[in-house]
Amino acid sequence: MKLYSAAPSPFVRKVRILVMETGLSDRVEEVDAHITPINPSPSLNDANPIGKIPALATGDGMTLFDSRVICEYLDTQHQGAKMFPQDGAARWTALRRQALADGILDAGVNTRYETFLRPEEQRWPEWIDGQKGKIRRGVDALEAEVESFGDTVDIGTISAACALGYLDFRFPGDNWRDGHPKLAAWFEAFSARPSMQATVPPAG
Ligand code: 99T
Repeated sequence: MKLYSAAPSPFVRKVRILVMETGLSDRVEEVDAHITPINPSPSLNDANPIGKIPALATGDGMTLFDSRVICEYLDTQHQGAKMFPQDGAARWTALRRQALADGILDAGVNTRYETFLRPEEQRWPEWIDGQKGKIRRGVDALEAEVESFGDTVDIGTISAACALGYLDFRFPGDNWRDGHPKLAAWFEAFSARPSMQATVPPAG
């Protein structure tokens, strides 16, 4: 399988962590696709018409996107502990946590593009504030429920860890740990996992 990938992407990181946690590393080859909305890649666009990473060519003629679909597909490709609980409350809890973390990430990536890619004179402070509000409320919600995470390693907690890692990577000055001590402690412990260590986004 071929994963269109770039190390700074937190959505790619979700997939890479799931691959490592489920023992699929030997079956997934990474292809560099460093893109932005203003610097697309024709070969990626052929694979994913939306032009975003991650995308996964499964090797049988199908290309999957986005990270949620790729992760759920890969979870069917191994015999170990499942990262997507099959049913019941555990499933909806994990999917909801993934949606919460992905929402933080969408707002984070929107903010990154607005403050980094968009020409300075065209930036829109109110819009940035709106995105930052989504991030703040999302992190507050994670703090409120983090005690229920326990030792769980599934798509919900992997996504939460990727969201917090992205805030550290792109917005270190925002100090998300302030006012979120339980979440900070959980993140520190979860970050010790080899899959987390191996996927820390590169500086720069
Ligand atoms: O929007 C674009 O054209 C290119 N952006 C992306 O491909 C980003 C890279 S994160 N990927 C997504 O937004 C994927 C979201 C999708 N819902 C999923 O896969 O779950 C780059 C962040 C950074 O460099 O700071």
